[in-house]
Amino acid sequence: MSAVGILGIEDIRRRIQICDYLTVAQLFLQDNFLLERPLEFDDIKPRLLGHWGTCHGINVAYANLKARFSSDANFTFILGPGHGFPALQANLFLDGELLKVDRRATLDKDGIEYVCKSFSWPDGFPSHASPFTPGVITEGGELGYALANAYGLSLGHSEKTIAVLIGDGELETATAIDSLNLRNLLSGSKNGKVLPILHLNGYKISGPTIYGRKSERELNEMIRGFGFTPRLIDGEHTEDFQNILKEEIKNPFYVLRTEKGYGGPNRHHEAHQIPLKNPKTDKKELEELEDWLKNYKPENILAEIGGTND
Ligand SMILES: Cc1ncc(C[n+]2csc(CCOP(=O)(O)OP(=O)(O)O)c2C)c(N)n1
Ligand SMILES: [Mg+2]
Repeated sequence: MSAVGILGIEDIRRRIQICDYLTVAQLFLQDNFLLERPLEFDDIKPRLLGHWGTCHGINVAYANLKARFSSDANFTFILGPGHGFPALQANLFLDGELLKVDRRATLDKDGIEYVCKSFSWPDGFPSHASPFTPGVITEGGELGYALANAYGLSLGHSEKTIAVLIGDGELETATAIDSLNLRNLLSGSKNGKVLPILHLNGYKISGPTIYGRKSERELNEMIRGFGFTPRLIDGEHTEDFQNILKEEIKNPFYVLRTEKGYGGPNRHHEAHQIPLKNPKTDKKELEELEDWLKNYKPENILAEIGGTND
């Protein structure tokens, strides 16, 4: 299987795992990036700075959208929550997009080492999406503009399809919620198609979101009130996700439900930034991190991405 040229359901699931692995490796590791030996304190970065909680959902959205739309040259993905940058970076690395602008990001062991070590590192990559990130038109460090940017990009480009992932906390910003009204103004035939996806993980940082606490009926009624057709997606049901993306729906508004921090040792309100506080000094936390990373089967990743180096 090539993790890059994906199509089937199992390939999508595996791609999500690989991206989750690369996300966690960026957040925590300064060495031993593919766990080729037991994890040690020295392998852990001295300063852990980044966001895990939203990342699995981003990887789920990215892989599913890629499988559905990768043959469409006029497809664009806009990510609202730019604090989920390690997930975006994992996907850009895996697809060779990062390599196009940075020749150190090779699809092999050296490239994995470079990308993981340089995340949130002096003179390396920042912790959030930034102008250095290939293809970025929304940084996401200041939340709220993703949907407006998507509608802006759609102007006069009827050939474009633009999917935009909006955090449920982000949708509480005045800019984001009012941008839902843009559909009324800009859904004419001269403009491209915007596909909003609400990332409903129930939390903004560690607090509950308004939309996460609404009943499904209330949420659907709100979405219909803005003139969209709501479609709820369970992030862990890849087959359903693919089927729903294939449906011909007028003005779809997807609600992607995921568990914040899914796959990690702490979930929900404890998962926002770094879900293990002291893996560099606490043996139990180091073991938890090692177990977490091993779940993604790192021993297969090099072969799956087609790289070597030894
Ligand atoms: C305009 C703005 N206000 C506040 C913040 C601080 N902030 C960073 S992440 C975050 C939570 C956003 O919630 P959500 O979109 O649900 O992302 P998640 O917590 O699920 O990662 C907030 C409030 C910000 N980045 N931008
Ligand atoms: Mg959220």
